[in-house]
Amino acid sequence: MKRFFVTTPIYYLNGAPHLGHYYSTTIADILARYHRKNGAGAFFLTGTDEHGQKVAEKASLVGLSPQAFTDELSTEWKSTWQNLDISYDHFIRTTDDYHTAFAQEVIHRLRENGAIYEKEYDALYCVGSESFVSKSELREGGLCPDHDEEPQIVNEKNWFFKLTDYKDQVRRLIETDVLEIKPQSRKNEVLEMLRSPDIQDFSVTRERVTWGIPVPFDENQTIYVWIDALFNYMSALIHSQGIETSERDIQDIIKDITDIWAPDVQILGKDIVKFHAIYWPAFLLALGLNETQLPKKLLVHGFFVSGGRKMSKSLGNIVTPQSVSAEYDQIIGASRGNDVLRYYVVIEMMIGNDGDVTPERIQEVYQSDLVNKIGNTYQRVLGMARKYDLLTTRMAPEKQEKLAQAIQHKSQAYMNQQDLYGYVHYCLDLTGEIGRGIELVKPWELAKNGQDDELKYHLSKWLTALEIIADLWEPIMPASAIEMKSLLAGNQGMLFPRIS
Ligand code: ME8
Repeated sequence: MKRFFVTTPIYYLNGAPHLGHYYSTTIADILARYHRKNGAGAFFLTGTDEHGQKVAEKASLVGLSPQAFTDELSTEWKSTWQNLDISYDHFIRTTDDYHTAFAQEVIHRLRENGAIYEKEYDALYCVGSESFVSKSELREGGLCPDHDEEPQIVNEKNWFFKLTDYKDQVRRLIETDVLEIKPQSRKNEVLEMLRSPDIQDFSVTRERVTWGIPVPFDENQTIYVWIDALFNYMSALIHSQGIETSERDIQDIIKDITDIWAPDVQILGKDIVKFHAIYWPAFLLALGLNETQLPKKLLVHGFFVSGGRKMSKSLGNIVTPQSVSAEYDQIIGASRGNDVLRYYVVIEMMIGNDGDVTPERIQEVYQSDLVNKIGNTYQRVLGMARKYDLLTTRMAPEKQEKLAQAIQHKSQAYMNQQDLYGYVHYCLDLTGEIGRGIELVKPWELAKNGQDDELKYHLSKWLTALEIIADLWEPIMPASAIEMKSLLAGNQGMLFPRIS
């Protein structure tokens, strides 16, 4: 059985992780945890994108060599994810030797296959997004659309990728959902791009960028950071599985990783759709992969904005996940503060939309959902179960099984669509039903009237349901799901304390 292969973008090392990176990484983490628990296992890949002009410029600003700078920052990123309990299976650095060798093999193969050629040209280049931009894409004042930067004019002799040879095939793959792009608005945007005259052959090497992977057959050039970066998804998997690569071509190597390759879902923000939806499949086709060996789905999310502008390292308007998580650790204790943030990023915006983040908004969501809806229901049912000495009672095993299956069937439908927002709402609805049931049944009256069998029947049903719901929460709020189960097992504790 194939493992579920999920990836995040690999992030540029020009600052510490912020809530935007946390969002992509947490979506991937939730999907990986879900598939590990409910499917044939998962392979979750993340890492850091370390080459290119942007990183080199940032390193020189702080007076470090690019290597020293990236060594330091990648350690920080890795430990941030570890502290936030991100369950990646492999963390790639594009400066890792295996990756460098693989990227060189890729460009060598592209040349062998006649997919690249030499050309001299003039173009506008935005260092902030490490990409060429056309005049029509610029904001007023001639600035790059996502950054407050004026693009540079580049005049170089480079190797060009024949994108025009592949763009019709890529368009057909997207139209027919062989390569699915979600949400639909992003798919439409990509199809629009593929019809635009801006989609032309483009340079995949750079002459003046020295902080990059050398082109093996042209000593004046380094590999364009985006070709280097996109192939992390393949090099990391091959390396992590200990596959022998020497003297083998890529199509042959792929055969050894079919239990994981190809990516099932690639998470990315809307800023990098063109690279993933157009360049990436085109490169893979140019290497000789067939259509069944391409990534299956791109899940494109919106931006967290702060003060109306995209949160970004370059703009400096960032909220860090560590600070929010630490703040809620203080309130909840037992290192569960991160669960609040995990919950928040899922519920705050449907994947694809943008969301404005403020500490007040996080607190509002905490109080209204985690404290009032979820915590309160667990606490009420457990309180009554304790009071009436029914804490260990549950539905009969076959009834439990039936209920669990019905719930899992529905929740799975959301997860198979990566609809985390729908999934969380479904969990909330189930919890809400228990709350409404309590109001309707009035267990305290049953107790007062001595209707013991009926009381036991209802409490066993609610306790069983809360146990099943705790399982559903596991991918979203792993530490709190453990706490829920611990409370149901009779231990004392408080799920989500109210903020005074
Ligand atoms: O683009 N809101 O790296 P990057 C939501 N190295 N998500 C955000 C965000 C925000 N405000 N800011 C960043 C690169 N992201 C390349 C990727 S992949 C082969 C190479 C997330 O550090 C979002 O996923 O600029 C976005 O696409 C990604 O970080 C860009 O990270």
